[in-house]
Amino acid sequence: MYYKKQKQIVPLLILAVAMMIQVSCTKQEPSDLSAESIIPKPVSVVSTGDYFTLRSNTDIYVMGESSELLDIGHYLADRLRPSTGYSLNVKSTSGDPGRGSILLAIEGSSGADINSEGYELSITGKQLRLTAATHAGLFRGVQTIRQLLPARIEMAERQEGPWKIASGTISDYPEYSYRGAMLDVARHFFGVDDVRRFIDFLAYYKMNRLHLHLSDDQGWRIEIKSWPNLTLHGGSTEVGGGPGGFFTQEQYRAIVDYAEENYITVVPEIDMPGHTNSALASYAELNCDGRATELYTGIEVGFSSLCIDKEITYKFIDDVIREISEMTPGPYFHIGGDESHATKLSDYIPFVERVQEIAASHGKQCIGWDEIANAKLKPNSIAQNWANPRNAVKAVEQGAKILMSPSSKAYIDMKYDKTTKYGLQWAGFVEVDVSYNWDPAALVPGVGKDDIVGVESPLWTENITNIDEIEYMVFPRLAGIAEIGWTPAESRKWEEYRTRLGKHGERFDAMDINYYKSPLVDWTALDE
Ligand code: IFG
Repeated sequence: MYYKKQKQIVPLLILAVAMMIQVSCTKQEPSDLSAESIIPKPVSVVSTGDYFTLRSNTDIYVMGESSELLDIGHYLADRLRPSTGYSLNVKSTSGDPGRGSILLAIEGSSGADINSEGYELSITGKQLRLTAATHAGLFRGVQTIRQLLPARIEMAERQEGPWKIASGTISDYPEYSYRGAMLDVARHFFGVDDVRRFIDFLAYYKMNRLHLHLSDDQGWRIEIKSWPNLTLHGGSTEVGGGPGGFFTQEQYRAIVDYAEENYITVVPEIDMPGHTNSALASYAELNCDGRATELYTGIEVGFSSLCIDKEITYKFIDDVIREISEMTPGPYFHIGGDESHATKLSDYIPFVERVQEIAASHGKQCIGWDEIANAKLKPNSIAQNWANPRNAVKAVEQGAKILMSPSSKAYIDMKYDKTTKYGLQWAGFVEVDVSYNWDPAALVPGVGKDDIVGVESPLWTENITNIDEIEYMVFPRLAGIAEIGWTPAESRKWEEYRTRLGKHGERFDAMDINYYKSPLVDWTALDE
């Protein structure tokens, strides 16, 4: 009997212990760092079951006096202040600032490659400590801190706390060095504020490259002082006949500076020899027949070409590349090279070879769409795979590197499905799973991981006309492309990712992002 009775007691004891654990757990939530929904997924996360609490007296300390380090401290404070209402003073320190502080410090091998973007985040009940060998690494780690706080941290107005972060250690670093997106400001023009918001999106997902498609048949978008008509005339319209527009050199510098503050490198593209009607309409002498073309507001491609045989063409290119390169600190100049159907291949090849030399004379490394692989590539040129895998193989055979932007996976101007109001569909529908479920190193036979610098998702804007439409096409697919660039393929599984992505719905809400609520994802909303 006793035994039986004892048997009855045992379940009660288990129930009582379980309830105590449950109570202590709910009191201690969040307590599982490894259950957080960080995107891109970090390399290693170890949870210690406690939590750090951001309080009104929390200050952000940086180790040492470096102004760059203080700037990163201010960046973090600026993003946490509006929703918490805390003062979050940013201070230099020479020692451990003690309990309740956030500490940013440059640590680790000083010989770290300047491109290294790794970081370590150590969270205890007493302190949140972020360290990295480079400032870029610290900046990437700051994005993880943002994602570890409740989604309402991203709200612009004051929110109720508590502001708790699960404790543990995160060690993290990217798989690829080039992780970016392209914004086509030529088909439709987008001003500096829209580009800054686009940069904010890239920064939040640890991307580090912004490719700006600055010229095309429909518009020239960057002021060139030695050829002023390019923008005065060539920048005066856009697809559909709208007013178009352009960046003055001062505005372009503002974009470059803002990107740099986000540890993002701007990649300027002047597409040539095709996609050049806006230049051909602006200067008669650039045309083989000496007659300027009409401005173009349609969406056909492949009908324009600079005049390969005229020397003035190369003076024009030299002036353009010189002026843009002087304003662009990054190492790259994108020379376009796609869809040059109006240029004979026998002309295209020497043209590309000569333009590479012009870019090199201005200290720039060339990127071009994959057709450039038909020419002799300079050793440090990069071919951007978008349509023809045979070109990627040709580039690799020449020893060039590949930037992966497969149109059927990474083109975020592609409709999600037949109901999508914006975008195109020539490369097929690209739902959220299609844009996530691919491995850059396994896509093109003959193009392996070591041949690939990274990934980039282009947003072409033939029928994208404002920031809301940009956001709808970019989100949620950008998050997945960022993860493909950051997280090893063997750690990526759609079924696991889609759950994490669903938790970012409330973050998109908090950032007031007009995102596509794909039916493939269970989205959490902010008010839940
Ligand atoms: N291909 C063209 C783009 C744009 C795109 C729209 C490349 C490299 C189709 N070239 O993609 O100019 O029209 O999806």
